Amino acid sequence: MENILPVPQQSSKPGTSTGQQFWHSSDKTIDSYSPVDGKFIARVYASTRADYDRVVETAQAAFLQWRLVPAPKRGDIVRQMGDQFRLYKNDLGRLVSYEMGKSLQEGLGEVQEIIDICDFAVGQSRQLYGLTMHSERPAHRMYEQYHPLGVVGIISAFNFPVAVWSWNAMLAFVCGDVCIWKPSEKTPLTALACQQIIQDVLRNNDVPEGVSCLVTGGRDAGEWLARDPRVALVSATGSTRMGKAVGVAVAERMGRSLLELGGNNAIIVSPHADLDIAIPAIVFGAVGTAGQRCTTTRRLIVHESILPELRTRLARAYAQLHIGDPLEMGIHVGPLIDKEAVTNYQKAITEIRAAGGTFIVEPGVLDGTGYESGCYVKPCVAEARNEWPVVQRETFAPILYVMSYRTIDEAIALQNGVPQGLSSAIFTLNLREAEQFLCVAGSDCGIANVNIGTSGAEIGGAFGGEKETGGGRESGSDAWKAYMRRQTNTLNYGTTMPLAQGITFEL
Ligand code: UN1
Repeated sequence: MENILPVPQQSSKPGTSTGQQFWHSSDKTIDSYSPVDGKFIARVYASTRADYDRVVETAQAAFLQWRLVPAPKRGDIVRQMGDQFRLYKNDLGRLVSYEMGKSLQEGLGEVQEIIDICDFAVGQSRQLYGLTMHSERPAHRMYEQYHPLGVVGIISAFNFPVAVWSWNAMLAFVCGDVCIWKPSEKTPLTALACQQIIQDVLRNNDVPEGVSCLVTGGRDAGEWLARDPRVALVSATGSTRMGKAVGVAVAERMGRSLLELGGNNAIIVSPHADLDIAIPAIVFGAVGTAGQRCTTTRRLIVHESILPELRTRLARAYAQLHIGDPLEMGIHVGPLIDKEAVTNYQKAITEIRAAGGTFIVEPGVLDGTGYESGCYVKPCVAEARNEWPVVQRETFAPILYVMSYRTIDEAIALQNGVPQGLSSAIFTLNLREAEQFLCVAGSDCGIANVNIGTSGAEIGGAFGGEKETGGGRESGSDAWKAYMRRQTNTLNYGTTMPLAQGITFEL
């Protein structure tokens, strides 16, 4: 395949990239530090507006070719990408853990999500189905087809630095779209690694450069994507504040956006719960990824009759947590992403105390040997009230708020009584309660689980939520439709021109 771009400047600090080439046009850089030990890992170039424009042009040119590749063939290329990720699972998982700070198990789990979505997308590539309808007119055929959209912008967050990109990109690729990825400026290296990993596949298959592109940078780069009419769809994962800005900018130019934003996820623990399965789900949901998942369990709504027992069992479970270097085996909780996140944790703690909250498990910032980066905090559990502003907002830290309820209606009202609507769960063995939680008057979230926690969703389901979570759906089920444009076709194979709705139009 002929190169679409002129010869790039080779750089030891890669930044902007279209498929097979990395280059930069200024010396502005982004430094990546590990929250694990506070050490500087590497420096990458930040994309300039000129770099960005070159990327978009390359992506547009690639789209003209890529859309003509039959979808199952595009699926085969994604299959090969999945094979590459299998090969690099260990290395990439370690890098994710080191750059982002999640446990090695979770770093590897994230790469597993990439592999799984590749498999899913391969199957999907043969199932981009439209419906056929019966026309009301004789000798007419009516059907719909799905066509690729064009350039898809992907803005991803630090907490799932690679998996969320893959949910979007792999589906977009089989749908015939090309992608421009703007990873979090807190985790640029994992993104560059992914781009490198799929390079050989692109090259070996003579896939036009520009099918997979990367721009590095902060808010500016996200704004370029959001405001650019050449970008058909912007898929953004991150805070509600960021999502609102992106959503408004994209809507202003009548583009499409797919938003997956903050959560304020609750678990209802009924008196009919099996606490032996509830406790591990609650603790993993609240402290996994140091409370930095959008699906993290932030609120626990407990029936008043079992509150004393739950307090004791939670305190016992939290006492067993190992906090430390996430790359070591047996560690449950790694660091927060950076010191700013620690400050936000501290602010929330101050607010809880000021509001009159008490702690079942005490908070604190850790220091001393092993905690030199200053990013390690103690997961804590506070008794709080749902209406407190601190409880109403998402603090990306391992803080669990406990509140009690008397009736199931009250529990569901508390669960729904926040601006966000991502994930929710109930622990109960009572069929009526479970069904009430799932029914039309039940949970208002995009994800509602029974006897499973709020985090750890599988890629096979559509992932996303309602209200301030943004309404978008990524990953499984029919989420692929967001990456295509739908066209309704009516075809007349008769010799007359009947009009719809029985209208006659005599000439
Ligand atoms: C996110 O936190 O942005 O359900 C995504 C989970 C993961 C995905 C979380 N599979 O926790």
